[in-house]
Formats: sequence, structure tokens, C-alpha cells
Amino acid sequence: RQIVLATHNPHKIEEFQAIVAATRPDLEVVGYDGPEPVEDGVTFAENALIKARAAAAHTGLPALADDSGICVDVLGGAPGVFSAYWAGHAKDAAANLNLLLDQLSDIGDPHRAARFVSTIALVVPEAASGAGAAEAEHVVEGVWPGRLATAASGGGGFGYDPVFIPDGQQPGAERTVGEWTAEEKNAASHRSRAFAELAPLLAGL
Ligand code: ITT
Repeated sequence: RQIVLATHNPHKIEEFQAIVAATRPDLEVVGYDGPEPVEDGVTFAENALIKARAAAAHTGLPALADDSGICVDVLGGAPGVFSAYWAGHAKDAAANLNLLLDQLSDIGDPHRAARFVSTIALVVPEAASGAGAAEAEHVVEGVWPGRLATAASGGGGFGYDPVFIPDGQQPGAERTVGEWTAEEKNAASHRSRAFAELAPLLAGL
């Protein structure tokens, strides 16, 4: 059974393929190369639905889309939905991350709380949902709490991973997600937490 993932971010494809394979090896997550809709929503949920609807309409397959970002408490939740473009229009991950570190340069450790958020939309077009069944839409969210490091470290993952220190690590041995393996990240991340919420909704597929 194929399910299309509406993203142009190859890291998201890799992560979803690993996360889905762990519990639903019968589902094949395929990429989407159709027309890209304008992501003009103001919430993660709106943007995820915009992307999933476009892919479902174009392919006729059940479609997933992830809209995600990092939310920093002391910045009132920013960059949030603007995470991919925080330092400008180029989606330059290094520039985004450096700008965020600069913005928090005067902020001490106890006040550097942040969280990764992944919002996943699932759109099942009528043709794919079985005889007589209506189109279905679902939105789920996963949150991964932690704090921002004061400098980037590690070459793993993507985006803000080198500056995000997840909660729950052994004091003194804390690492940024950039220093985690892909397996460690996929077992704990905001994306896998959102997928855990989604799994029951995929039961019929
Ligand atoms: P698509 O819209 O094509 O899926 P995108 O990367 O532009 O790709 P978003 O609009 O959802 O996706 O932006 C998400 C941004 O949030 C992403 O570019 C990173 O900067 C950040 N982000 C999200 N998840 C992340 C993760 O697991 N690790 C590090 N940064 C992440």
C-alpha cells in the first residue's frame, strides 16, 4: 500500500520511511514531485493540510504532510511556522541556526527552553478510502521538549538539530540532536511522537 509524503525536504522522507517501517512495514512512503501549493497558512496545521490536500488531489493516493519547526519560549514561540525561513527566503539552515543563536546570546541556560513541533496532516481522497466512503482529513501533533545549546555541535540530522538539546538526558552527558544517531532521533523525535498519534488513523489503510 502506497502513501505519498508531500514534502520537498529529503530529510523528512528519510525520517518518515524509518518511522513508518518500524510499525507499518506494509506501507510504502513515496515522495511527491507534483505542483507545490503556496504555504500561506499561519499555523502548522493549516500548512500541513495545504500540502497534504494538494498531494492527495494530484496523486489520488492517501497523502501525509509534515509542517514542523522549532518554538523558543523566550521568543514567544518563534520561529515556529517560520523556522525554514527564519534568516530570509533562501531556506539556509546554517543562517537560520546562527541567527537563532545570536538572538539568544544574552539568555542563560535556565531560560533557553524550546520545543520541536511536528504537525502531520493525513488526507485520504475518496477514491482511496473504499466504496462509498467520504474523503477523510486528520491532523495530529507531536512535541519534543528541550532547550537551545549555546553553540552548534554534531553533523547529524538537519535544520536546527545541532542546537537542540532534548530533555531527559543524563546530566553531564547531554548531546544535541546533531550528535544523535538517526535511530536515536527517530525513536524520540517530535515527528515520531506525531506519528504515534497518527498510527491508529492509518489502521484501515
Ligand atoms: P516541506 O514544506 O517541503 O515539507 P520544509 O523543510 O520547508 O519542507 P517546513 O515548512 O515544515 O518544511 O519547515 C520546517 C523547518 O523546521 C525545517 O526547514 C527546519 O528548519 C525545522 N525543523 C523541522 N523539523 C526539524 C527537525 O527534525 N530537525 C531540525 N529542524 C527541524
